[in-house]
This record gives sequence, structure tokens and C-alpha cells, in this order.
Amino acid sequence: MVMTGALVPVAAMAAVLVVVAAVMEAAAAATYAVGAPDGLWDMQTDYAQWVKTKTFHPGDKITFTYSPELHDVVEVTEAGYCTCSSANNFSAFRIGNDVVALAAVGTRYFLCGLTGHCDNGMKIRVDVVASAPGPAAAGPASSAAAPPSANRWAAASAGIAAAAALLLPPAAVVARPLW
Ligand SMILES: [Cu+2]
Repeated sequence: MVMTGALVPVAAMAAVLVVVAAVMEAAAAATYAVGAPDGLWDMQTDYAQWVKTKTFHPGDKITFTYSPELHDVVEVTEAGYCTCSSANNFSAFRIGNDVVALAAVGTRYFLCGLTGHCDNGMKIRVDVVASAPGPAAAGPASSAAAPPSANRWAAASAGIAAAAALLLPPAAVVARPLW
């Protein structure tokens, strides 16, 4: 019975490490080819529909693949997005295989600057949301693993310790030689 108290924290610690690994994996950055797999950066893809199938987090990237003779990519303001105006653009891409880093939480707007293309639907709104739900949303993604999660880890450890206690039959604990 004395050993139960000593062994469960070890099991809980191992379980916490597994959870940490899982969280880090979930936070790994992803790259999305805009419009893929059914389309690319073109005038056929329904981008409003396409973004609904994705969740973008800080650190992710999106790529625009297109023929530079046919299209370009302009990052614009919300107003520019709504009116299909690239007059006050943030940046323009014309390579045809352009990578845009989604560095921070927020909404980004892109359109094709060629005449009439945006009006025909060639524009996309990308909402970048925090990787982990909770009060840490304001900080940059790189600090997500640091301070604000302390009491969540404590809660997780407590929960896992309880689960481990349930999972380990007392007989098995007692039977296991520790020395
Ligand atoms: Cu275009």
C-alpha cells in the first residue's frame, strides 16, 4: 500500500510526457496549397468553401500555385477584399508558386489583381486562429508552450494521475518489485 503512492506519480509522469508530445505534434505548422486538391489559385475554385475545410494557425503557410501569365496574388485590406480593389495592397506576389506565412492570429485577405478575376470569385479570406484554445490567444505562437499553460498542466496531471490510479490494479502495483 505504501508503494501505490510512489508508483502512480511515475505512471502519471510518463502519461504527461505522452500528452506533451501529442500537444507539440498538434502545434506543428502545416502548409496548405490554396484550392487543392481539386483546384489551385484559379477562377474555378470556390475559396469560401475551401477555407471552411481548414483551420489555420500561426506558423502555418499557404501556397498560391498558378501561371504568372494568367494570375497574380495581392494581399489587401478587408475593404479591398470586399470591393475587389488592390489599390491599397500590402504586398503582391507574381512568381506562380508563392508561399505566404501566416505568422499571427488575425484575418488575411488575398485576391487576384488581374482585371475581373476577383469579381469572378478569385479572392480568399483566411482566418488565422490561436493554436490552443484558452486565454493564451493573444500571444505569439512560439510562446504557446511556455507560461500560461502551467495550471492546465497541473489540471492535466491531476486528471491523469486519477486515471492512472484507476487503470493500475492495486494487485499489480503491489506485486511489482521496486528494488
Ligand atoms: Cu487571376
